[in-house]
This record gives sequence, C-alpha cells and structure tokens, in this order.
Amino acid sequence: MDIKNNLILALDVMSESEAIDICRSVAEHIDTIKIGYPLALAEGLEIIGKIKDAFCVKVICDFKVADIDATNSKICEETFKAGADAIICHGFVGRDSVQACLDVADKYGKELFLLTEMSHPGAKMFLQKNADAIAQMGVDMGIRNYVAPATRLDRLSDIRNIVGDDAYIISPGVGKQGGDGKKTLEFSNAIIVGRSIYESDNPKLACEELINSIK
Ligand code: OMP
Repeated sequence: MDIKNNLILALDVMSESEAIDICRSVAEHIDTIKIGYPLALAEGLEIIGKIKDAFCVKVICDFKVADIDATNSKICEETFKAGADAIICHGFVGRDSVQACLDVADKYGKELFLLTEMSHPGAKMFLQKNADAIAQMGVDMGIRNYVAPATRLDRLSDIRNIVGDDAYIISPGVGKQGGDGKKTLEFSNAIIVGRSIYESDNPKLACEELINSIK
C-alpha cells in the first residue's frame, strides 16, 4: 500500500455528517482512512462506499476479525463487497481463522492486515506474550501487512525484525495514547491517528502539524 504522508486517519466518529466534515477538512493531506466499528455500526457498511466516492480515498476496515474460519470468511466477504480496500484481522485466533480472511482478501484482490500486539496497556496481559509468534505465523503464511504498536517502540522493533523490511507495518497509538510519530516511523511504514485529529478544533491544522512533526 502506498499511503500519502505515511498517515492514516482513524475515523472513529459517530455520524456520517461528522465523518464527511473531518474528511473534507483533511482531504489534501490524507488518502487512506481507517473505518472501524464505531462509524460502521452507527451508519452501516454503506459508509465505506460513501467516503470512498466522496474523497477518492483508500479505506482500511478495522473490524479486528477474530472468529472461527467460516464466520471470518463471511465478515470479510461483506466488508470487501462494501468496497473496503483492506481489512484488519486478529492473529491470536490462529492460522485457520487468519487463512480464511487471507483467502477472501485474495479473492477480491484486496489487502489483509494482521494485528500482532495491540497498543493499549491491557495488551501486556495476554497478547504481548504471543505477539512474536503471531507475527511469525503471518510471515509463514505469506502475509505482507501488519499492525503493531506505536506505544512500545521496543516491541515494534521486535515485530519489524520478525516480519522483515519488506513487510508493511501500520502503527496506532500516536498522540492520545502517548506514541511519538517520528520515532514510530523508524520502524513502521505509516502511523494511524484518530482523536488527535478528529477531536481537534482545527483538524486540518492538527493534520499539518502532525505531518511536519514526522518529516
Ligand atoms: P487514537 O488513539 O484516537 O489515535 O486512535 C487509534 C485507532 O487505532 C483507533 O481506531 C483504535 O481502535 C485503533 N487501534 C489501536 O488504537 N490500537 C491497536 O492496537 C490497534 C488498533 C487498530 O487495529 O487500528
């Protein structure tokens, strides 16, 4: 994936009108938007197509898919049918569940991002202990794209070492969760930023300041 300014907007707002307003204000700086459960549940999957059509952006659907293989396939089918360019799945559910997502992504010619370790404090309780193995599973499966935390650069570096320099890593946790964008991009290909942009009084300016800070 080629992501403008190495910056993905996490569009976790709760209405179509807010989503459109934010996208309009940052349109010149952002070409990749992450849509997750908050907006998709509030406005339906059609929001994916509406945002893509209105702003000519790529949409990564953050549904953290984490079910048995048969159910994962159905979730991915609906997401790609709705126009998503990529989907994020969890790795802790194991190889068969992830393979189901990969198969549907391949069928549609779209991308799969494998979530390794999460960015929040609670990730240390269970997920961190298995994150290296999850990343290695991704490599063994031929997965090219990963999500890994901006909040723990040592762990981000470990995951980069496992997946290799050719893999594409996107990292959430910059800004509100305490991560530093520039340092994160020493290991990651792009950062994912939500609240620091969409909760700002001036999302365009927030975006510009962020882009200047990561140059
Ligand atoms: P802000 O903390 O508001 O910048 O948003 C971060 C975005 O990244 C949200 O949409 C989170 O759901 C998402 N995210 C994480 O914060 N941590 C993770 O480990 C994984 C994700 C994700 O998969 O995108």
